[in-house]
Amino acid sequence: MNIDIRKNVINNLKNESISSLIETINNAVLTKKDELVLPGLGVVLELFWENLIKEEKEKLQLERLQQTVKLAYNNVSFYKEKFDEAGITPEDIKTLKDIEKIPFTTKDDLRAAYPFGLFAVPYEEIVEIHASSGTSGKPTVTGYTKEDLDIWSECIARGLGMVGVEKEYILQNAFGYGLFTGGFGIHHGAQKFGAITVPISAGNTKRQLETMKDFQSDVITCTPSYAMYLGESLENSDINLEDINLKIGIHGAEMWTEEMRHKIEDTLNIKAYNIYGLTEIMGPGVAQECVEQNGMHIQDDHFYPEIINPKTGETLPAGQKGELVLTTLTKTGIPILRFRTKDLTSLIIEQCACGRTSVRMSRITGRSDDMLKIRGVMVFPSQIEKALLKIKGASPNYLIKVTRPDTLDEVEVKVEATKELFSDEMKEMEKTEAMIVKSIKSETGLRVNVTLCEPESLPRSEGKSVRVIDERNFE
Ligand code: DLL
Repeated sequence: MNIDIRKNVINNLKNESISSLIETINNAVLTKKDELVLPGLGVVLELFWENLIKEEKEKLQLERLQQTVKLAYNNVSFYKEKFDEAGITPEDIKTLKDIEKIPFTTKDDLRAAYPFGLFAVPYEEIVEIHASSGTSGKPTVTGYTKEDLDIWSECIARGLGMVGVEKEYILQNAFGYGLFTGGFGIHHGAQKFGAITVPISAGNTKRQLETMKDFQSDVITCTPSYAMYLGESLENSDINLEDINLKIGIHGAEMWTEEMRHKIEDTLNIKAYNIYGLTEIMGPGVAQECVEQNGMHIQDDHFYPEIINPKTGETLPAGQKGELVLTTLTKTGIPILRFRTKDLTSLIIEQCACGRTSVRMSRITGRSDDMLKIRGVMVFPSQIEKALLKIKGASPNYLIKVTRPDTLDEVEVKVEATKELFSDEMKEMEKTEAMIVKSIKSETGLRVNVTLCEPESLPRSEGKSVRVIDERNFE
């Protein structure tokens, strides 16, 4: 960033609080893609927020953290009770390190508050609602104010800028539209950025390929496994790689590997970038890779990251691998303090070669719980168990095997039949298998293959039972 502009801003900052500067920025007029005109401050690159130096960033984070903590404590009874139990008040948060005094928030806390128990603003201020994937059980619900949507869009728009998207680019958004945050999140951001958004949503591969060719789409956004499938389907179609014009892919919502990246880049002739996010915190865009493809830039003026030891809850120093914990710094619809994401990663604090100063997170390599993401859908083994319990003849002894034979996830559930069913006719067994398939589908939204097997034939373990064999390798 132009050093004179920075000096100008910093000088103006000295006597002002960050919030009044932000107010000025919010009132500023967006001129070109990456320029802001600030009344009295001249032109400032929008990149300002992505290039704050350590002291500026920490000042901003602390001010925003204190505001968020106050909002949560004063307006959400769940947080008031948590603070009271821990014997702290918002005034105890004097430094960023003090965040460690705040108790964690978990997915179960969010489920217990289902649907709207954590809203911190009156209903009339909420303008959009999303929820986590999975069709039953209690999903986690998140609500956005108009300002929250603006921040979400801004985060996504920054990500698009980071990887060289241009305003005249056609962005084919193949993330699912609906309660899932993927489709609408990218959509809002692409609109804010000014790209030409094609809201094709997920699925209908033939149409995806035709659209890529006919519209000459420049960008594809979808899950990495769907990107692989698109690449494979293109190879098997009568459309040639030369007929399409894709340049950039932005992929996330599930774990993927460098090998998958290379495959996607080769088959679609693009550069493929990793995007991370979660419903509870906002949706996609919490972090995203830049052109360096070397860790995802966390939008850390909006989300404060920590890494903890998942067993002890103790905070780990930068660079060590552990569970990511996130605190929202600007969201007002549902402020979230110290959310345990259960995602395993590490933080990179050194400045990126692209020049951005934000903290980066490395690729997610696992979870500290047993949640699986299968074809983009969240599944807990307990949901499968619940589905089995509803079917007469199925025992709760089961084994879930997840594989990725080509590009799409396959799930096989082996279930021990009860003795009574097993001694019955083959026809009865087949009927029961079909009923289990249906029950799992209605519980999780997923179609899986089910095999009933002999009673007591599945391996027993002495400790925690092994319910899942995940043969997809994300390390
Ligand atoms: O998956 C939001 C999203 C949409 C992210 C589109 C990126 C692109 P949920 O359905 O709530 O939200 O799932 C969140 O998905 O805790 C991770 O376990 C996993 N996840 C998301 N992005 C990545 C990624 C969306 N890039 C959960 N790599 C998270 C690995 C990811 N895992």
